[in-house]
Amino acid sequence: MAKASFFLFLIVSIIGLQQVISLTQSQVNYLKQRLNDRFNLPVSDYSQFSEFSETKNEIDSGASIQNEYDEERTINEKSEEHSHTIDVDIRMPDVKPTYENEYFCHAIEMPMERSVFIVGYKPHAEMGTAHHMLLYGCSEPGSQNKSWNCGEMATTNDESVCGDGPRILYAWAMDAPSLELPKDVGFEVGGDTGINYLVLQVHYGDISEKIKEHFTDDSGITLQITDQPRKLSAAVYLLGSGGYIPGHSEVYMESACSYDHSQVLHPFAYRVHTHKLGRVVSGYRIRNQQWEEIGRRDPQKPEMFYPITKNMTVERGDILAARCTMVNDMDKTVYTGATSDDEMCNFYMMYYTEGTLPNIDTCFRANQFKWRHYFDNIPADASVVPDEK
Ligand SMILES: [Cu+2]
Repeated sequence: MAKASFFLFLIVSIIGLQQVISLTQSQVNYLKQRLNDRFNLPVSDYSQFSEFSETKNEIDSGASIQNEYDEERTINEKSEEHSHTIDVDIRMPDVKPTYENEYFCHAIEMPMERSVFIVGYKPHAEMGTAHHMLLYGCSEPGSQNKSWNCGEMATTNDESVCGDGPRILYAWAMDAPSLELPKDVGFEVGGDTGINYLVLQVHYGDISEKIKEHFTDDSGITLQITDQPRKLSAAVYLLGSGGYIPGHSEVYMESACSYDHSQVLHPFAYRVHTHKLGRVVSGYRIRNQQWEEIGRRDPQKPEMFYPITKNMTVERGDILAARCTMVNDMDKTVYTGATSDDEMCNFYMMYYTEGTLPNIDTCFRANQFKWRHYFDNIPADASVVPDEK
């Protein structure tokens, strides 16, 4: 372990030195290669470490780089107190979208021998192509290919995002501001977290103009990663409902679960998701039968993570609850499922806590579950579309 961190810090420092002392291109390539080895990342031109962002080295420009040993020793001695955040790109490998609403996925492997922490996300999307991007954590990717079709709203021969249940980590949507993580917050991935891969999913909008230009796309996200545990651990909790919406009806799809762990959760962002029939999705914390709104949104608007501006906590004994208000004007009944003709009802709560995360993931309820069977004081505006900010 100590050896591993020594090595990481060393390499980080060496690369950071590029501006200070001039390494030859082959030396730089060699170090990047070793960094990739260190993180078990595929070595390629589409998923690689870029320059280091926060490394502020103050090493004398006269540092010895006569040989590798001197280099390691010199740099390690001086770099320990410096920041060790590195930038890792996960970007589409120049994919060619060919129809509107096509979804592509691309995976990168996370280090297995120990976990690392994502402390920031910087989206890169060319305007007019990527409609939205989602980053998932998976134990296995949905495909071994460099990129694959992974839409839920597109064709039927798409593959899944993950080999098993995907865990959403980040979302970006065109026309929506990108989410800033609170200070000292990190998402732990790799090691024994169960997140062995990160999968980037890009939803392409109308690309008809672009096709004429023989365009390819490398939209993606720069992840700021450190191997230093953060004071606060972040994760996403998903509330969802399964069921159906009969023709010509308005249905409340509802869920609720009690929170029974000692960690105090601090929700700081939320996201909603339905398909075409969703009108409003709202999420709540219920404490002593009092309902506190976590977030409420029109799911037809960009499906980003939006900040929760008020200070609120979730503590042992609280209940988390969500409702999707669905309106079906068609003749046929619509069931929940994975395609665009099916429906979904999801409320995602992004939170942080001090120390280890509670072992919670999802609250999922079936059609028969209704709030009114269990709770009083249901907020009158739970199905009211909020004013857009
Ligand atoms: Cu969906």
